[in-house]
Amino acid sequence: MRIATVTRKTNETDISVEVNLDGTGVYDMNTGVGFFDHMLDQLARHSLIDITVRATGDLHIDDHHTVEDVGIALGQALTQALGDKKGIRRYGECHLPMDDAQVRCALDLSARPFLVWNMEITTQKIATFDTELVREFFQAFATHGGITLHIDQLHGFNSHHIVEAAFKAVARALRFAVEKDPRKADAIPSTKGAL
Ligand SMILES: [Mn+2]
Repeated sequence: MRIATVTRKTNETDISVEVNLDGTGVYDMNTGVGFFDHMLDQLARHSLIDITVRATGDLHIDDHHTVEDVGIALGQALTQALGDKKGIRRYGECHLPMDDAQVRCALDLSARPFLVWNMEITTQKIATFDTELVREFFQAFATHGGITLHIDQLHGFNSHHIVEAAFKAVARALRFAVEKDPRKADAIPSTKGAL
């Protein structure tokens, strides 16, 4: 079973994450940050990875620690659940339109964390959510998930659409990358013999 549970407790946040890579996109998010929950719902729904997130963070300061630490825990859970990566497709990509916005994601489950971030989110806030935290989330997720993660905004003007398109693009790309390729049997998808 490609599943993982991660718990992470610091003075700033207390987080538990469960993932099932071979799920159907069932989600159950409770981070205390409404817009972020809405985005994590998209990540699960469109990757078909079952994801449960429970987070209690220092929201009296701001949402920063909670969003970043959920990214860390989700990345760790992805790494654990992928294991030796036998048989996976490894690469994924998606052009995701959402009304005015279009975002492209290309990713590699390479164990070489790298974030390329070409996004221009048009407002600083979506309701009470700081839009700069979207990058913080993906940076943490890429670092701890061992993902070479490229996210490029092609166009768009509505912040909610731009950010949601980014989450959905990553989700769709991730779905393809984590899936087992039936032609690969259990081969590790690298000529190095390890990822
Ligand atoms: Mn929405």
